[in-house]
Amino acid sequence: MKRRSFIAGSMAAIAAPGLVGRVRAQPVFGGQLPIPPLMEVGEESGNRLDAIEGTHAFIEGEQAQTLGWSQDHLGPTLRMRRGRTARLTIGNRLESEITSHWHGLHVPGWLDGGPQSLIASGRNIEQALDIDQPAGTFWYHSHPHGRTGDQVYRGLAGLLLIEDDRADTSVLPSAYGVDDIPLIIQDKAFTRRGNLQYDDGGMAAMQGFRGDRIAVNGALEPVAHVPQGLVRFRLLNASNARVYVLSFDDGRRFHQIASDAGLLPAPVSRSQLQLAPAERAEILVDFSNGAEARLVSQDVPVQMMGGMMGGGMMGGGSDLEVLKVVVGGSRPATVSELPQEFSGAYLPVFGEPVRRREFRLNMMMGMGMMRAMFGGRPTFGINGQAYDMGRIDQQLRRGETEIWEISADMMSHPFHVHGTSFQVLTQNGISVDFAETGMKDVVWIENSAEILVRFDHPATPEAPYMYHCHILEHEDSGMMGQFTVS
Ligand SMILES: [Cu+2]
Repeated sequence: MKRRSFIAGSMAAIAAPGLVGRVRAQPVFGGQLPIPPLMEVGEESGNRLDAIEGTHAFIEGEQAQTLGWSQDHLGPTLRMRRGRTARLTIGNRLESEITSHWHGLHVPGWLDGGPQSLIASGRNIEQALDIDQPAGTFWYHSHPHGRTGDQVYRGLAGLLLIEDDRADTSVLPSAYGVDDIPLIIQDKAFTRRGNLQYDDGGMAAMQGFRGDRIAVNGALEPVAHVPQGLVRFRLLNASNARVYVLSFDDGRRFHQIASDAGLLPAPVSRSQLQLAPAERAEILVDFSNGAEARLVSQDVPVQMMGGMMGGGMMGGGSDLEVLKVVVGGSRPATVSELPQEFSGAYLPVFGEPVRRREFRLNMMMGMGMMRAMFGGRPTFGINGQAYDMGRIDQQLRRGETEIWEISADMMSHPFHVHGTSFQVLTQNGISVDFAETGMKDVVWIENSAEILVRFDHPATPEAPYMYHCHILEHEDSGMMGQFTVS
């Protein structure tokens, strides 16, 4: 038997249905969708975020031990404006170290909050982020090496919105929490007593940890009340490993208006939308007929490489309930007509590429796979090397455009690059239409992809930028590299 098929067979044997990601057949829609409080972050001082421990009742009458930013679970939505400096203090009231990573923001390495920028227990750091990039939906989360999965899963994550005069917000729903609604989607698993369950060894490390319940803004399968008209949802997949393919149960179409890094050139009509971990999308949904709808997701199985797993899939089941949307908000909708195009769209502007780099996301790393089969933590890597905080993997020049070719081992991986936004050129050898994808900072690697990338800010060896798989258990097990920009 060849080594590859032996390992694939062994993975299949320990991936029997029921171990990971099994979905309840009949979830009951819970309470009202919570809306994270909005924090305007500008040049004035006084804004702060503290990582704290809390308790949170996902399940009525049961308390889960959670983490949050200045609240029991998750954090406030930070709103920043292009052309301004965003000042805030980050405090760590936990016993373990954290970082504050600004996912998608174009800031220098020393402000990026990567694994080198640890905030020790009891300490504060001051941040001044010069915001200069188009409007969009971003997020922030802790990023210490080896513990990102655990901390994000328990709640050290929040949304970050950038506003920009050039983005034509007047034609888009923009009343926060009314017709412009944030949806932080995470899957959770619970113990019998309602506490959060988490595992980053063995099978969970290989497939990525997946829960069987869907939390939106920290509430399980909640209900959102929306005005009768066009409603904008800002979707963030803040799950550790789960991929969603979202659609409405009544089959209604909707328009995607933004992806990871900002507005698309024009709305794209869709009936479903795939969101891999860390990806964002903004959609406009028409509720003018007053009918309620359920946002559901396919229970996307872990996608193994074609042929290796027979059907190429494992796991999977019936649809997951995400959110029920009921028409009848307390305020009227502000927008009734779909815009035809966006003046504030984030268009790609790149020079001629001067270099090509290749990145192979590896799961086959010596004895690592064997360790995982016995419940331990595997070792993953990129280009044959597991992440090492003391090693700089790539050195880039500021302002130079490059083509990065990323390919995947064994299963599909969401590849994230810090410090910039990029254009996806090809996926699996097929060219990608920019109008459909827009500017990105996460790209889904089934087999391979090519991206066009450039960095306009510096990153030194003391605080380099990261590239990594955003399946957090893969990242924590070494599927990450780091680079400088000078
Ligand atoms: Cu991965």
